[in-house]
Amino acid sequence: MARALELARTPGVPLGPNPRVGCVLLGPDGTTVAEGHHRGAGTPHAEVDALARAGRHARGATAVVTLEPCNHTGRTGPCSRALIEAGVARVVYAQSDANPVAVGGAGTLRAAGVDVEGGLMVEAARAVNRTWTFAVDHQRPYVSWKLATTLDGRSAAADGSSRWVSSRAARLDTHRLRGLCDAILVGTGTVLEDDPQLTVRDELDAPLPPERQPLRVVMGLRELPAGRRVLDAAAETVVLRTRDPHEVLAHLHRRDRQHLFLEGGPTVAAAFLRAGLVDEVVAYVAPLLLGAGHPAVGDLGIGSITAALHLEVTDVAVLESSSPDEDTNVRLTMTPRKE
Ligand code: AOF
Ligand code: ZN
Repeated sequence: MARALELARTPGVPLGPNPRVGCVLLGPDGTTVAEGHHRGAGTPHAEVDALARAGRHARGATAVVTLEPCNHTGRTGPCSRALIEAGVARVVYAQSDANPVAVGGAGTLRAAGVDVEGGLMVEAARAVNRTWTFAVDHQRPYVSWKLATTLDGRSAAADGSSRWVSSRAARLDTHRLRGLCDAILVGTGTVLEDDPQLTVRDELDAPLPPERQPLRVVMGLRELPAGRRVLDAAAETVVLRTRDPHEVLAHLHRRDRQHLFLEGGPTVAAAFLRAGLVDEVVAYVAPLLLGAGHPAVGDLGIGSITAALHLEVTDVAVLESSSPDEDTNVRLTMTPRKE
């Protein structure tokens, strides 16, 4: 299973709506007959990839796979049938597949007389597909809220100017995190005030091609004038005329988006926090003081310290500046504390 997990993590698999899955076929004497892994939506599943390489040697073999074999015909499929038809005698898997469209593979295999065991190294397997697993379990995307502030929690000065609160190192780090998500969200207010482009760009300012960019999402009721950068051709954009975070997440879930990067501003951040729909907080803190200015988050309806929202710090990173005229920034990664 450790080898199957390694195969699941094969670098270069495009981030997409499908989980990363690995499979090893073992012969009756315990030696490896074939290995396989999944290479992204629309390509063969890990089991089918391994079966194709094994050919007739799959007969009587044990399939060790990181995810319960699927039971459905989707873009490909069903792996349960493919394993039965190839004559596989035993299936050992790590994570159960609760995906409503794919569920039921273990049952189908057992009914056909295959020996099935699940749950081996399940935590490691869930970690490989952290946000996919979250989306299947919760039927909505995982939400990371990113904020970039001064030491006194301001995201912009009183006149609205916010360039540059964060250092270059912090901005590059933000682009790296954006690139790991499949949707980026702001409110109409941020589009009107800051006119962000919301694309993933690397060190040389070269953007990813439009089809590999996260989906840009704008929520809110304010009208957007033409010519805003978020509406350009650099990436796909959807404008959702709602203030309801639940509605936004339901829309993104229908579009197979599993990891939302929430980039504010204060109204949107407060709406998600109030609804309990922030799963992770990534805060970039710059050693600056403004004393006045725009807050990173709006009213949370908290009137007393006893009602404060508590966060658990999971990581602290010091982002050293590369030039003397740049500040060192700190990145705090946190999860809201569950009651
Ligand atoms: C994968 N790769 O190796 C396995 C998967 O749309 P489809 O037909 O590709 O089906 C996707 C679902 O199939 C996926 O969400 C998961 O529930 C199941 N198993 N998927 O992409 C694989 N074994
Ligand atoms: Zn499958």
